[in-house]
Amino acid sequence: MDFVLSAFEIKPKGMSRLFDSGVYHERRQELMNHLPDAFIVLPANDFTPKNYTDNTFHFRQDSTFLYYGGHDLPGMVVVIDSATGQTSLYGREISLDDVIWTGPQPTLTELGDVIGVEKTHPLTDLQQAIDQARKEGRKIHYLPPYQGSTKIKLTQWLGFSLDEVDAHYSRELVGAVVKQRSIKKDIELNEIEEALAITKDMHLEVIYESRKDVSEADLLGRIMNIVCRAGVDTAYPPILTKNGHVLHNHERHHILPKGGMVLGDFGAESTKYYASDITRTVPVDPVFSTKQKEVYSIVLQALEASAAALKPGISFLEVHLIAAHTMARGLKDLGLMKGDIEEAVKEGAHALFFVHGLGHMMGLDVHDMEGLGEEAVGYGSQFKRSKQFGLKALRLARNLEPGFVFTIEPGIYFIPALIDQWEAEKKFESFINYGQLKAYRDFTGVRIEDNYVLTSEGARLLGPPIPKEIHEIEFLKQSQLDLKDRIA
Ligand SMILES: [Mn+2]
Repeated sequence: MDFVLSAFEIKPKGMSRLFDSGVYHERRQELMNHLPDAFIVLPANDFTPKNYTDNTFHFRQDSTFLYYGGHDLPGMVVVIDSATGQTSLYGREISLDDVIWTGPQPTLTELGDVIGVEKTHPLTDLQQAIDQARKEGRKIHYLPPYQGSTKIKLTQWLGFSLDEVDAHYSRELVGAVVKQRSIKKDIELNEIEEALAITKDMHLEVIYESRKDVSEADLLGRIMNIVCRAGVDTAYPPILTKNGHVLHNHERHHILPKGGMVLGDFGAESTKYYASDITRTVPVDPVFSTKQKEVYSIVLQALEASAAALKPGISFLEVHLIAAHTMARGLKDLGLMKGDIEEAVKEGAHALFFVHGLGHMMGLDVHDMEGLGEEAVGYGSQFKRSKQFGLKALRLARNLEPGFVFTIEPGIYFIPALIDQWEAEKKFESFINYGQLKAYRDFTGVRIEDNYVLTSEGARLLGPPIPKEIHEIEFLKQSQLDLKDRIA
């Protein structure tokens, strides 16, 4: 039957943001192959009240639920039983009240059909199914919960205390999910690239619109305008600041100063909730100052050297150290570091400037699967996290495999509090020229971040190229100024 959408027809949004049902079916099949005879419970996230029950924080579905169950609706549960090979979707039937307040919604059966599940059940039947499985001596596999309401539900379903819920999550399930979600298929890469196309426009906006006396809030409004108009959301709270050396800076009350820089670390989500994560640092003035150019070039070199080293089997720890060496050598050329650079990096002296890790996995989460445990995702059994300052913040260390998607994000920061402390302690005096650093106290910081997928030959930059060369950024800023002059 031909279907004509009337202007007054209401189309529930959830159904339009799914892959074909076969995608979810195949993903669950693969999980069942990894974990035979497992009773797997995957709860959706819930609405979280902000200041009272009906006024909630922005709802974001759990990413593992999205991966195997697709729907971005709260409160549902997917149960995958690899003993029977069947998946059940548990949920609530829509009442007339729901329709009155939230518009027409698909039935539970319709929701089940579009993700290819065999059976749907009312949520009230879930307890009985779990009890039955436990009576048969079967283990209930669930992932480490991070939302309070999910933890509470698990205490009820399993009769556990909150501590027991945290302790008894399934390590086997974590391992199987990490293995599967780590390798991105083409349809997932397309999503990430869709998100990156939006993110490119957001970063261009900051390049064009950052100049003295513009506020951080104004820039934020401009990038959020682009995200909202694309009908999506950001993948994480944007960092958009004149103080790039404050790493997770979510304050936006400053005015951009002449001679300063703006660091923007933000990315859109695709329509199917895949993340993008790009950082650019641009001058407030139409051109970089000489000092800014010098530091920026070192960070850019580190990004390029890291990206060039990417190949199957190389560990991300090794790539991180390539970036660290590149930056330490550059800082030595600038006169800020000294001595044997190999030794300096080994000892961790460069971490005065490069305080964080080179990157992280990216997918349905911006720090992909971190809810399942940073070690499980980024380290596995072959690598052990270092305790050294700087290196301990590395989220990804393991050997890279084709299909991994990750960020590369070197940075150089001048953090006065850290510099003062190290200098007072006379820390790494043989590697750091504290005297020269006095002139950099107001420099802030530079970070440049791109997203890559590992291929069988090396790696591919994901998304459209987003300007990062000094001459490109200066050209774009200048052309915008010329345009404004011509109009004026
Ligand atoms: Mn990142």
